Order: sequence, then structure tokens, then C-alpha cells
Amino acid sequence: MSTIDEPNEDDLSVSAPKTWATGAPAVGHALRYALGQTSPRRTALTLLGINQAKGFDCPGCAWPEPAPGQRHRNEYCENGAKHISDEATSRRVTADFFREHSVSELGRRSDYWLNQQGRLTEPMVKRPDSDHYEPIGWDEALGLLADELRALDHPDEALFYTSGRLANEPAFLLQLFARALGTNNLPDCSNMCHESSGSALNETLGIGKGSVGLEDIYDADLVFVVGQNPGTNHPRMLSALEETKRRGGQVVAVNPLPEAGLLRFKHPQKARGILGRGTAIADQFLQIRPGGDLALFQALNRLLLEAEDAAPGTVLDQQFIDTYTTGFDDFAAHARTIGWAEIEDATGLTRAEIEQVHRRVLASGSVIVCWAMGLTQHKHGVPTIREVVNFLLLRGNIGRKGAGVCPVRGHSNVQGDRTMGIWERMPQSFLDALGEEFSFTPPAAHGLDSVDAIRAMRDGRAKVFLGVAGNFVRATPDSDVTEQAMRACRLTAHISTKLNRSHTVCGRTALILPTLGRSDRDVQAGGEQFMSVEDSMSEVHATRGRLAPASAHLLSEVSIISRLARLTLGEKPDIPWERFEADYDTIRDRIARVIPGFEDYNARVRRPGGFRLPNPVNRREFRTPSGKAVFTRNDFTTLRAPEGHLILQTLRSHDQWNTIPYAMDDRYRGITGARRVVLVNSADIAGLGLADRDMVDLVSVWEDGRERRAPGFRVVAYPTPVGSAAAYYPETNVLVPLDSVADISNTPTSKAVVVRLEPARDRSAAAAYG
Ligand SMILES: Nc1nc2c(c(=O)[nH]1)N[C@H]1C(S)=C(S)[C@@H](COP(=O)(O)OP(=O)(O)OC[C@H]3O[C@@H](n4cnc5c(=O)[nH]c(N)nc54)[C@H](O)[C@@H]3O)O[C@H]1N2
Ligand SMILES: Nc1nc2c(c(=O)[nH]1)N[C@H]1C(S)=C(S)[C@@H](COP(=O)(O)OP(=O)(O)OC[C@H]3O[C@@H](n4cnc5c(=O)[nH]c(N)nc54)[C@H](O)[C@@H]3O)O[C@H]1N2
Ligand SMILES: [Mo]
Repeated sequence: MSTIDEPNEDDLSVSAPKTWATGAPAVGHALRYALGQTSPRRTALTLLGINQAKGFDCPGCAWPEPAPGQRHRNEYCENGAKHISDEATSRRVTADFFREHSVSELGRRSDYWLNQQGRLTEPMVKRPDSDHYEPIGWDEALGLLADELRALDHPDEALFYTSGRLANEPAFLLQLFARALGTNNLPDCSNMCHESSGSALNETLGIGKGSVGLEDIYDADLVFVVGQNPGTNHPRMLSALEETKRRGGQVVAVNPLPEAGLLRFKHPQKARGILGRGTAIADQFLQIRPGGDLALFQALNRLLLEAEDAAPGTVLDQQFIDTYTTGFDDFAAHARTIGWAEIEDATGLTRAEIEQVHRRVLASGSVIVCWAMGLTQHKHGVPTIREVVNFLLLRGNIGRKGAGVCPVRGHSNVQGDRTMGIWERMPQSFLDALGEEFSFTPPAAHGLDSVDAIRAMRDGRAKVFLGVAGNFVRATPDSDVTEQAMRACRLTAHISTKLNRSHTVCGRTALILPTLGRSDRDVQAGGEQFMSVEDSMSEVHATRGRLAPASAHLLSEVSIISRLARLTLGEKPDIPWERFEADYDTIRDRIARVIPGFEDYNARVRRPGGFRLPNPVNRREFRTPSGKAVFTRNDFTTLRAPEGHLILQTLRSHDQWNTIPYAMDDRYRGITGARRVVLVNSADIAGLGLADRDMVDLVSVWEDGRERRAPGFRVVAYPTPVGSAAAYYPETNVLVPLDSVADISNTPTSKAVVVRLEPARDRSAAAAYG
């Protein structure tokens, strides 16, 4: 029997939100979690290998490490340590476990409970008429999947989903396999994450990546931190911002919530950090209304244009604008027309506050804007980021020291996966190079992204689903629709390290294909292997696990994908799957020939710290159709819920990693013991006739008229702007309509769902975890 208890949602207790992040308690929390999972020896081995030149890349997030000589001995954060301890756990899920627990029973378990069972240890199959997973050999399991793929009427009936957890080498092989099979159906977590950033940056700057490096962050005069919660999701970013401040730079934070990490930071690995008051991070905090950022940046742009009118030649970088950009006149004419009343309404900020930011901008020679999900997961996420680019272009804050765009990525290798070709819409130049290297013609038609993949399964157009390194049914919107879509598949298979809900929502046949994690040693016919990843700032470096694998039956992701490809496609002289599996250098040799910037990959990735991929933007080279950076004209709409409703954002607590809660607490926001809470402004609580701690159902309202209900949430009074609310994902994904997506990027609008709060129909509903 499992010894893990289901959490009790009645344990909720609430205290005031914290006003500083990290520090002594943080390290203690990480250690406590680690020691709850495994032995002190394994804990020490694990933690000492994180982010060291010869160790493994922390899977916690994509924030870069300082150059090897400047790294701390403990170059990790509380949450990275928790995340890796969760992988290095000594608990195991065995065949006995699946004999004891039917698939239907596992389907009623919480995300927390499933994950706490430990590492998956051997391949398992759920056959069509069974309600249990049973053991299956690797050859049979992969043969079964290969047979289903070969039996499809068209390769486009297959879907290959990945998260950004996958390292470069298996990612390259996966996309090669999909395209050699004949499909571009490579949906990934990026579709739900930074797709809006990619769309906006590709269009305006010619490359979908950030332009700044860590040194730029340190050197900037002004850094905007917009729509992100670094204290929880990118804690090492706070050390970088501390350095910015030490060098005299300023920080402006823009967020509907007064997140602890934005206010004050205590460095956990410096005595003055632990004991002292720490460093104030934000020089100015703008408590913006959800979705108000486009209006904010447009207002700042208008102020810059007016300042230039008042003192010509002193505010804008006219030479930069003339030489490197197009579209200025149309943009400027539009930006001058917006009125202050509309701006104040959309942002919830006063004109005086915005003018104060404007004065900081004028006083700053170099400016960086950082952002994450608070911008990307909105209907107008793409135009918002385009407006951020306008703002930077005006003063030439692109392509020089201490200035630029900084989309802060989530998954540790999400950027690398895209570089490797994990994208349903890779450009023709990539497809041509791939085809030439491996002597085949990749399909040209675009594939399906995550939202379209769900529609295809729902409508019977996609029949086989392979998920790699993620938890598709919990990461995606409209949980009920998505689960039904997955169940309609002929076969669903997952290459995973740990049990999650996607394993319990099965097609007719289902496979669990357990794999090595980042921290596990990987030995192949050609000896011990390492892999490589690319962080948020285009630094590519090696990652090498040191721990004994969780079970003798695990295969690496490279092995699984290579073997599956060979069984499906047959051995072909031009794609030597067996050699790829034996020696990952042979994969990197091919990457070096297909993808620009990876010349001499094997040698350069072995240098301590690896190498940085060039970003043409930093040479002021813009690969847009015009060859110039593009000013755009963007309209804003004010997000407003109808009478009696709120705009709900779905976000991460401090104790979760994406779809997986590690504990029921959200320490910085003062919430402990429960996750089914909805944070609401006290004025709205009163206005809606509710009281603090009332139990409500969240009901979302969408144009299709269908009822979407998340039952059993406690109302908690919280300083979120009037008219808005916040609750944790993935519990609230059931509320996000599949068709509620960002324009252009097709990203679900996870940060703006219109909901009403109804008295809970069934007080025990909170125990229904689905
Ligand atoms: N510990 C930990 N680390 C992680 C993850 C994790 O789950 N746990 N996930 C990783 C991944 S994949 C990602 S993508 C990143 C996510 O990193 P974040 O983007 O920081 O994650 P979220 O929790 O979604 O937080 C969104 C933030 O945006 C704010 N926000 C919401 N709406 C708006 C808006 O309209 N305007 C503005 N200005 N702000 C808004 C919210 O208040 C919140 O502070 O973190 C990565 N790192
Ligand atoms: N409502 C709402 N929905 C969201 C978001 C939101 O803010 N709000 N955020 C979106 C974002 S930004 C993202 S990135 C997605 C995240 O979505 P995903 O990336 O799909 O989800 P994860 O929770 O990261 O996946 C966890 C699983 O990955 C597997 N895993 C972990 N490590 C490894 C490994 O090394 N190898 C392999 N093969 N498997 C491994 C484990 O089995 C684990 O259960 O969710 C998105 N969904
Ligand atoms: Mo993400």
C-alpha cells in the first residue's frame, strides 16, 4: 500500500503576504523536501552537481548560470533544489503498484499524490479491455507503438508532444523521426508558454529569442520586470538583479500582485543576505490591471514622442530609427492619439505613476525589458510584446550593451528544443537542410500546435499520441474536453520519469515508457554519455548526470526514440539510429551540419561553460523581410469582466513545478495547507456578497455557452486589483475554454478567464481533484 496521504484541503491557513524573497528559511525548505525524498548522501550528491561545469543543468528553469569562474559552489535556488530532489527521490513505482491500483482509481488521485509515488521503473502497458497497467518488455512496447504508427492512414494522424525538459540530442532525434515519418505535428509546451514572444519577436526583430546576456542585465541602467514572479519561478534572477542594483541600475516591476520577490531580496548564499535586510529590488512597483501592459507601454511611447517634440534631437535615437527600422511614422501617428482616460482605465495606474516611470526612462542610457507568462498568456499577448519592442526601438535600446529584449523562459531547455527543430512551423531553410543531410524530403505543410492537436484528437483526425517529458492533459486548457480527446485515441504513450495524470487518461491502448532523468548517469555501447541544453540567453552547455539510475530497466530518451524510429521506419543508411544511440557525439556531428551556429559542436560544448549562439540582433542585423527592425501599430482593448464577474488569472504557487504540486503551500503569498483557494480583492468579496473563506465554485463564462466549473475553492482576501482574481493551475485549467486563445500565437489565455463565484454546490467537492 502507498504510504502517501492525499492532502486535506481543510488545512488552509492564511497570513499576510511576505514582502521579501529567499534567504535562510528558503534553503531549509529545500533541504527538508530533499530529505523527505531520499537519503542525506544522495541529497548531497544531487545538490552538489547542480549547475557545476562538470555536473548537470538544473532542470528548474532556463535562467543562465554565471561564467564558470564566477559561479557559486551552490549555484542553485530553493526551488531548483526541490525540483531535482523530486527526481532523485528514492521512492519507486513498481509493477506491484499498478497491480494494486487500477487506472480508474489512479484517475481519481490528485496530481500531488501521483507524483509522490516516486520514479517509474519499467515499461507498462494498458491493453484495450483492461483497467490495469501490466509490465511489458521494451521490444514489445516499442513494437506496439511502431505498429500503430505504421497502420495510420496518414502520418498526420500522429502527434509528438514535448516539454522543454528534453535536452538537445533527443529533441533533434524526435523531430527527425517525426519528419522522416512524414509529419510536422510537433506540438510543445512552448505553445502554451512563450509562443507569443516568439511570434512578436520574429515579426519585429527577425528572431524569436531574447537578445541580452547576463552581463547586460548587470550593466543596464533600468530593467523592467513585467508579468513574472521571479522569487518563485526564477529565483537566481534575483541575484542578477541584485548585481544590477549594486552597479547603480534601477528596477521597475509591473504586476497585478505585489509578489515578494519583486519587492526585496535576501541572498541565501551571502551572510549579509541571510542576516541583513537584503536588497530592495523594485525602485517602483506598478500594480497594473490584468492585461493593461499594452496600454502602459503605449503610454510610455507617447510620452517619449512628446518629450522629443519638446526638445528635438534629445530623446529618441533618430539615427538608429533612420538606419535600422521601418514603420516609425505609422506607429508614431497612432501612438499620439491615445488618451489618458483610456490609459488609466486599462492599466488601473495613474498618469502621475506612469510619468514617474517615464522620467526614469529618460534618465537611463540603457534599458532592458524582461517578461514571462503575465504578458504571453493574454488574448493580446503578441501586440503587447510588439509594443514593448516599439518602446525599446525608440531609444535604440536594441543591439547594444545593457539593453534589449529578455523573454524569461520556463523549462530549462525550451529554447534549445526550438533551436533543434521542435516546432510545428519550422522555416523551409531548416527543413531543406535537414532533408539534405538525411536524404529525404521533410513535409512542408505546417503541423499542429497544442490547441489544434486537441481539436484533431477530439474530431478523430489524430489517433496516436506520444508525449515526451511533459504532462499534456494537465498542461493544456479545457481539461474535460482535452481528456475526452485523449481517450478517443487508439494509442497514447508517454516517455516519463514520474507518474502523472496523463498516464491515467488513456487511449484504447496506453504505454508508460520510463526514462532516465537529468541527474542519472547515462551509459551506452559507446561509453558514458552527456547531453546539452540552451538557456534563456542562448548559452549552450553540457549536462551530465552522476547518480545511479532509478532502475536497471530505464532507457535514455535517446535510446527510446532511436529504437522506436528504427522499428517504425526500418534501418536506413542515411539515418543511423543505432549509431546515434551508441554515441551521442554522432548526433551532435549531425546537428553541427544542419543548424547554423553549431559548427564544431562537439569540441565547443566540452569547454567549461560551453558557448553562446550568436544573435544577429546584437550586430543590429534584422532578418525580417525588409532587413530592418519593424515598428508596429497596436490597438489595446481594456479587459473588463461583466457585472458580477471577475478576470481570473491562473498561476503557479511557490511549491509546485508546473503541473505538479510539491506541497500545499505558497509561502510568499501567505497561503499554507491548501491549493483550492481563489485570491480576491476584499472590495470585490464584499461587492459579491461573499465573506473571506467562503467556499465557492468557479464557473467560467464563454461565448459557446457551455458551463465550465471548478468546484470547492476557498475565497481568500488578497491585494489583487479590483475586478480580478488569481488561482492556481492546473486545478483551474478546466475553466480555460479551448477556443480562448491569443491572437496570432494560439496560446491559451490562461491569465484572463472570465469567471463568476457561486456558493459551492457540494462542500465535499474540493476532494474531487480532477
Ligand atoms: N519553481 C518553479 N519554477 C518555474 C516553474 C514552476 O512551475 N515552478 N515553471 C517554469 C515555467 S515552464 C515557466 S513558463 C516560468 C513561469 O514563470 P512566471 O511567468 O513567473 O509564472 P506564473 O506563475 O504563471 O506567473 C505569472 C506572473 O505574471 C503576473 N501577471 C498575470 N497577469 C498579468 C498581467 O496582465 N500583466 C502583468 N504585468 N503581470 C501579470 C502574475 O501576477 C504572476 O506574478 O517559470 C518556470 N520556473
Ligand atoms: N492554466 C494554465 N495552464 C498552463 C500554464 C499556466 O500558467 N496556466 N502554463 C503553461 C506553461 S508555461 C507550460 S511550460 C506548460 C507545462 O506543461 P508540461 O511541460 O507538459 O508539464 P510538466 O508539469 O512540466 O511535466 C511534468 C512531467 O514531466 C515528466 N518529466 C520530468 N522530468 C523529465 C525528464 O527528464 N524526462 C522525461 N522524459 N520526462 C520528465 C514527469 O513525468 C512529470 O510528471 O503548462 C502550461 N499550462
Ligand atoms: Mo512554461
